Amino acid sequence: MLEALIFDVDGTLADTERDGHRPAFNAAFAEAGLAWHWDEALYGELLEVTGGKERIRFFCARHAPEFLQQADVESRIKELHAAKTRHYMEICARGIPLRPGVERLLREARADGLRLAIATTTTPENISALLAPDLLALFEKVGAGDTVPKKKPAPDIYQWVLAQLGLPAAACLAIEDSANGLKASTAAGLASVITRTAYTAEHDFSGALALLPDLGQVTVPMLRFWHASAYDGDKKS
Ligand code: XBP
Ligand code: MG
Repeated sequence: MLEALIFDVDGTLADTERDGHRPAFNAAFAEAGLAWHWDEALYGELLEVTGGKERIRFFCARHAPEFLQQADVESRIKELHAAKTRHYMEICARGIPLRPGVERLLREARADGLRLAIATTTTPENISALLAPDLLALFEKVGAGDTVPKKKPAPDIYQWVLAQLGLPAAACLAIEDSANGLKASTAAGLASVITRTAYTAEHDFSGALALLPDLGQVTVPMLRFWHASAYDGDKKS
């Protein structure tokens, strides 16, 4: 039986990468006097790596190796990322719309007795900056950021959330937007539904239960049906 839905945040609840995180990174770089600018195309490449601090390191390795030579590079990256998080929260305060169907489905799922949780790579403060308090309150457990050492595509954040819920993977369904996210949820034993974004349109989503443009037309009975189809005969097909 389906008992819980576990939602990714960036790209799933809202299209935050292009219009939220990317300008926030650029604002932090400008503030620090760094001549780095992540345009939409470059940011698409950098999304190969999850985690903001990890993404800065990945960028430097390819485009600014001298930055990594500094003795205090780890604290510089932490400072840059903290500034980025501050800018991201300011952008959220101006409003980033949730993707189609997200708010409705969250409320319908709760009303139908499903438990809700979040498994994300993003920094915890970013979640309360993005979601209105009454919407955030619908989520029973939130796994985010550095809660676990290894980020997606590692399964750790999903495993942490499953342990917090006290549920087996088979009683849950993950909703994701990216190949890294699908790898993480699948490695944690979860069946997964994908809502693509412009950045993840070409990702490999083999093994997903359903591939959707968004949650606009999705209902709780559809989620229950897809979940049941994954466990026909107690064998994950
Ligand atoms: C996607 C990520 C995050 C964000 C940036 O998270 O990879 O790192 O891009 O957020 P999700 P931080 O798992 O929700 O798709 O800078 O806070 O890491
Ligand atoms: Mg995502």
